[in-house]
Amino acid sequence: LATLAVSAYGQGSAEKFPADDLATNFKAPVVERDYDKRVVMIPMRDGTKLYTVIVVPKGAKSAPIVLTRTCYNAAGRAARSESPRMIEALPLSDEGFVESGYIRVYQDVRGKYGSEGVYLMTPPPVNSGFNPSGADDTTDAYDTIDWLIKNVPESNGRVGMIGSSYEGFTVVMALLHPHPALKVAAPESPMVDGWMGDDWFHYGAFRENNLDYFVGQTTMRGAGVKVTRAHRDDYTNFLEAGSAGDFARSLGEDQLPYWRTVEQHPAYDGFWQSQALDKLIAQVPTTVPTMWEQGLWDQEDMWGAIHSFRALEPKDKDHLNHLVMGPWRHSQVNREGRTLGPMTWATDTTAQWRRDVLLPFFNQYLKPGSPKADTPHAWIYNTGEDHWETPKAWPASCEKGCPTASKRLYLTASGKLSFDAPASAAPNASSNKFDEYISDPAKPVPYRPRPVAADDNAAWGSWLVTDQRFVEGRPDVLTYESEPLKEPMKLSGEPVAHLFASTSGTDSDWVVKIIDVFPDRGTPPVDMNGYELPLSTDIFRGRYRTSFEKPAALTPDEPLPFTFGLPMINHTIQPGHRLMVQIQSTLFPLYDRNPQRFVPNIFDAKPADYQKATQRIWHSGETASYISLPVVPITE
Ligand code: PG9
Repeated sequence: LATLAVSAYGQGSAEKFPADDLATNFKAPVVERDYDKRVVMIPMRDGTKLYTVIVVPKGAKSAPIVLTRTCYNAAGRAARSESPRMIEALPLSDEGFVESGYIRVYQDVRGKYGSEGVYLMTPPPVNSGFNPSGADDTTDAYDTIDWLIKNVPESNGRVGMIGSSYEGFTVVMALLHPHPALKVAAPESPMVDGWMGDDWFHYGAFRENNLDYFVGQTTMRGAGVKVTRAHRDDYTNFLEAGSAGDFARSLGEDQLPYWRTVEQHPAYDGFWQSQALDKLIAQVPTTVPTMWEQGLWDQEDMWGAIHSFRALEPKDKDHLNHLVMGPWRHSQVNREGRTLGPMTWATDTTAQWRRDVLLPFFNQYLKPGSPKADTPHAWIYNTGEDHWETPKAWPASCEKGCPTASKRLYLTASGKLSFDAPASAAPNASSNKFDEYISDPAKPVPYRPRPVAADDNAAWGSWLVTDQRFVEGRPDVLTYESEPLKEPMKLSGEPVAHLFASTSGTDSDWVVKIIDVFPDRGTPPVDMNGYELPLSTDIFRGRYRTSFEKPAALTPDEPLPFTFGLPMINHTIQPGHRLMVQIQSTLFPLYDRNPQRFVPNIFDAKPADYQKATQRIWHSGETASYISLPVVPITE
């Protein structure tokens, strides 16, 4: 058989068949790039040099610059791929800028990655008294822009800034004293007030996911180390550790200066107040046209954009203040925007915004001769009807000063909701006066279905739209529900929680969720049958009831008012759906547990401080709990 095979296919020859199939010295053919990438160290006023990547389209002349200042590695941000085509080499969100001939610049903030200098986390302004470095992201943005317009010969001397989250923070800092060449800005879900409602805390309740962020950001100049966990489920990891402080220590964070700072400033003291950018920006006359962007379900920075926009509104004589709120999770605006959790939108909403609104807005101010953009003052997605809306004023409804005053929605006896104020209950009729539950810190309510794996980005990104049936029926979650709606109900603006609540302890957290309950009727979309879609969720740490700066113990068992704004909604609840409100005292392990016994600093609570408490939500007469609901008339 062997002889046959040789004769059928011929004898091999040494010349035709190489001894080794690996090339000896391969040189890839050079494909010419359609851009020029320059890496420069730009000197700041104190001599510190910042690592800057400047990407210039080949043949550019009189081109505008778009600048992003980042703590996330400028070299990596400017290199989505090694493609010779600029449009593929830069991030997806730069597509429109590249097509329109922009110069794109990414720069490392001082102290991170390629930049010199010391790193301070979201550094407070230099004049705050809390930033000893002598520089901040206001002066650094100013010096960078000054250098760019003088040293990039292809530039037309006009600069725009854009960036999300930390990068959005650097945009807002630049706006505190903008360089005259800064002509337009888009802070996207910027970190503005880390204590009130952006990354670090919400109304004083600490967000434990930041313990990973501190490790990632502050263990070294480059990408931080990863510390491994005992269990995959953070619910178990954090519960076993005890307080957030104990967990931090278990990760070695007592070596991290920024964590030590946070641990020493649990209340809204001068440290936090001095860097609340929504307050600071309102003190500066607006000269730069600015589009604030925020997702309606932003799980990281839910406070910054909307509060800055609102703070600037009364002063915006020249109509430079704009807002977009899309059906997005955190920073989704720079990615694809067709879906969020189980919801699929009519189109790629983020691409649509970048193409139809953002780019014409930037072009108007950065490319002389461009048509005036028809930029909406507010562009807000109606998440119940799957389309954009352009309300004349935003919020369209709130308690005071909005076109429509919000309506009181009372939490009433037997788990009902009513727009009518409940009558006073008979003196002995305790069952009509309140609902109660036991909040047990040993069994906190999970904020999303377990396992809460730290690397499960999809679950993290969509937790704010999680179907709340996973906690309904727990004995420590109160549920109030309407009858199925006969007419559509449009919510458009800011809800405010007015709880009259008591605890048998001396401290307590209160969580409020406003929910659209889909009918459970077996017709498509099947994923949404019976779905309890949270429209607005937040937490309030009870010790800050009377002062954010000076926490105080609560008087046990006394119904006390707790009032706090909830995230914005723009959503038409459809006929057949129900409106629901849920109340609970934990959202774990995202928020650290309140021991429910007043201690000076919850970060240092000891195991014995954690105690069960009887929680009551009061609902009659003078102590009737309600939500100010931003109900607006249906106009079409
Ligand atoms: N939300 C992130 C962050 C911003 C600012 C400080 C800390 C974290 C981010 O996405 O950049």
